[in-house]
Amino acid sequence: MIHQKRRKELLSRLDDNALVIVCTNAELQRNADCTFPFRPDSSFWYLTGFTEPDAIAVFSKKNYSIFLRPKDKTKEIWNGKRLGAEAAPSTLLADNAYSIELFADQLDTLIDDETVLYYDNNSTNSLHEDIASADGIKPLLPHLSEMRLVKDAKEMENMQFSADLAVNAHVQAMTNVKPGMFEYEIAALFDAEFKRNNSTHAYTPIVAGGANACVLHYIENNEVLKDGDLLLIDAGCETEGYASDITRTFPVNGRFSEAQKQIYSIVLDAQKGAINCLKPGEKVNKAHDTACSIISNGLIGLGIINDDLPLNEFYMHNTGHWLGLDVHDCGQYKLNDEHRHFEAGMIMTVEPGIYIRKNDKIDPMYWNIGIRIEDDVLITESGNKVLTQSLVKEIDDIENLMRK
Ligand SMILES: [Mn+2]
Repeated sequence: MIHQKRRKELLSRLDDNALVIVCTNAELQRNADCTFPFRPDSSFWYLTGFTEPDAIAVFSKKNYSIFLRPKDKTKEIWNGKRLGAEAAPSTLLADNAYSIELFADQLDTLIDDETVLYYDNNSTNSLHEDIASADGIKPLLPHLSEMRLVKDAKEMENMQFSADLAVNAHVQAMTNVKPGMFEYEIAALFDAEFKRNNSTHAYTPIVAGGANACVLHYIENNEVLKDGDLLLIDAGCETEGYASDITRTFPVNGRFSEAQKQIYSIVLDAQKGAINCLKPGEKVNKAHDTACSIISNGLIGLGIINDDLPLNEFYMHNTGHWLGLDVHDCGQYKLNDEHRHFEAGMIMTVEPGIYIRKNDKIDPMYWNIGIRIEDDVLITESGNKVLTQSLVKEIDDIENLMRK
């Protein structure tokens, strides 16, 4: 029902004679005859609830047709059940269902002179050529992303569950890590916690000890964790399609050094300052500006930032992004070239960091410190709610948890 409601809502935002075409993905080959685990296209999933590969939804105010893989006795014995065209209308609340092989033929019957076609050519589905040859196509995503940006009650529930699972896994990492362990042993705690709850990773996790934390997208996760180093973990879960995205940084041996404390405190102050900017009516770029200013002042105070070494030497990424079905979720950050304002129901991450690589101009006690702290924040009517609030981030709280 929720998907029917969403299709109706989307159509109400489009031209009267709109015809929407949304494709999901094809399966992706991993090697030889093995495929990657299938994950549906987010927009298709959002509008249909259908999770098989190779399907296309076509809907207007008058009709909802779904094209999907045909029933196939042999393929179903080997690879699993298919819904098929006969059962699809009642299961998916569609008016018609056809085998996907009939898509090109049927498309002509669904389009007339009055039709305004909305379609995004962003799928791995090879059938998009048939659609892309139609005239006068309008992009769908600007309209759909406005809907996906503001979460409904069921979505918020999924997002909270996804956040809770990731919090549990991060707690296990903090309480189990010891010098001499390998990064992949910690990554395995996340694999297990997510799988045990019928969920998966929302993205490839970053489990980065010591200098590896200064590589922003380090995903090898195969080095030994050393006494005295920090461990940065950026790992989030996907459950029912919805992502969480959490980063914590903590000492491998359970105790922060003085230099680590100094840098950590600056990142934590920046993160709290930025979170305070997430409220209805505030501009979405305020959080980043606030984080930059706190980090800049903090590093100037420690003599790390100077005329030769500007802020972007140590903080080179943005402070947050939309979060939802995609970890970097759809949604504009600007409207008509102006930064937009937060509204209740939007969810954004807040993730400032400081990364200090080896540099002869900087005191060696700061070398190879890479710290990021990331939480997931829901904008509410009165301000915000941090979905990942229950995961410790104060220095004392982390050390106390790790001592247990
Ligand atoms: Mn993130």
